[in-house]
Amino acid sequence: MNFDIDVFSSAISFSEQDVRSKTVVVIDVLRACSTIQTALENGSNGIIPLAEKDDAGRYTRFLDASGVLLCGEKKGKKVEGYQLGNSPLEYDRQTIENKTILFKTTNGTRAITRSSNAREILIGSFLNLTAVIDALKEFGRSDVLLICSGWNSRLSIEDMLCAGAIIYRLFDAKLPDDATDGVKVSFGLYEKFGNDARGLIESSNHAVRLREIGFGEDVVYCSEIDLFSSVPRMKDGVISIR
Ligand code: 3SL
Repeated sequence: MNFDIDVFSSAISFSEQDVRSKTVVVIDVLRACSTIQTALENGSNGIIPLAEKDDAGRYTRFLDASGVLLCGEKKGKKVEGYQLGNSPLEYDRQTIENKTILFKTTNGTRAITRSSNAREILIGSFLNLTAVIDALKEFGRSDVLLICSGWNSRLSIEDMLCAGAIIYRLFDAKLPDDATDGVKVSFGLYEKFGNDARGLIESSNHAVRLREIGFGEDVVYCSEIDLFSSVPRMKDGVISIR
């Protein structure tokens, strides 16, 4: 199967037109996509990503309040009044089983909601790396965009590394002839650092920021490769693995 693939490096680096009719994988290793994956694996009914904090009201009116959790971060920390922040380690089964999560983060949910014109939206991280690659192969669809959420409009090296890992394995370790700049950069990054992914993630700017505010354990957890074998998908505004 020949994939026509490209990589975007931040949540605002693409337009609605860029994603139209494409298969999109949104990547946010630290931490939104790793948190979404964990919440769904631990029994959440579904996750509704919010573009803006104020969007929560649109949903709470129609949902049974006892089954809904409002979750997310600002500057990495739980937003005041929210039930959970954006640490995947908070999303244990006891806390989130059978709950619908309204989720707002700075970059990850922004990238997801900005992708809503895509034909398929998959959620990717190192936690489900092989599952994402297998899903793309199964779809057999040629137009794939890997959207790295980044951080505050900037590139995040851990997201680019994850994109590189996907491309490297989809193309059997051979850079495609028609590779775009984004594909070349992420592929090259993985080629050079792929055998020490954890080391690169640990030394990333965002890992440093997270450790400074007490989330070092999250960085270790989010660097795990293939902890899970499902691929969260967004349909009608809700992300689930069912
Ligand atoms: O911006 C985001 O989506 C977050 O994942 C960032 S943080 O890890 O919560 O700081």
